[in-house]
Amino acid sequence: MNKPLLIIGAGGHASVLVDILRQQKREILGIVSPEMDVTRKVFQGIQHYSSDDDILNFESESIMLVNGIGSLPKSNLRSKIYDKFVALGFKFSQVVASDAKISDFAELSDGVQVMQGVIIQAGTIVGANTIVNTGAIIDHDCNIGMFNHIAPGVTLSGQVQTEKGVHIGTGASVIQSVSIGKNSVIGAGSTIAKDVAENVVCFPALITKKVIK
Ligand code: JB2
Repeated sequence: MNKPLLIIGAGGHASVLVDILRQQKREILGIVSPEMDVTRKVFQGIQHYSSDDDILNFESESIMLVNGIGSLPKSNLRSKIYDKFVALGFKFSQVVASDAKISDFAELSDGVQVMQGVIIQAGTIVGANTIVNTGAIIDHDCNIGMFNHIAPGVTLSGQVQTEKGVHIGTGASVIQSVSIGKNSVIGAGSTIAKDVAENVVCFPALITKKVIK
């Protein structure tokens, strides 16, 4: 049964999630955020709660939460919110856009968010609270860790593995069978062709201009 939802956060990431959920006719009880920009049309008509403590007025078995806090490198607010409310007995709903193509043989964990245009192939596992953002492609047999952000337009070839807290920036490509260590950041547009250790930031290769005389 689809339980009614409370959305945490009211920024750009939350707006995309709410858009998907409205299209799917899911019941949204409210948006919980210190402030809410009511000029964002997608939020109009939805109840606003301004404190995270307001969530505690709902029974944890009767609702599900949606983590609308996005994810940027060096910010751990999204994972803090997730851990706090899981410890209080709440569950986070998956959000999966209706046009995402997800293999019947892929596995998505609690709270995974899959945006429009994503493809996830057979044998892939996606860890809890991970975002697979707009138009990303995750090919077969990948193992994506918890609390990852696979940003828009990323391509992961088969059998890529990522540990907890990895951020793969917009448009990056990772070849097959590469492993990426905990909390590492792959810069937007990078091409990764070998394993990446923990806590590393990878920038795209710079193409230097050479004037031919
Ligand atoms: O403690 C909090 C809290 N702190 C900030 N509790 C709750 N319930 N909400 C909190 N917020 C709210 O999170 C802010 O008031 C704001 O509404 C929201 C953060 O929105 P922002 O637009 O700053 O970022 P975002 O998290 O929606 O999006 C980031 O991540 C996405 C994946 C952006 O960088 C996007 O570009 C990116 N696509």
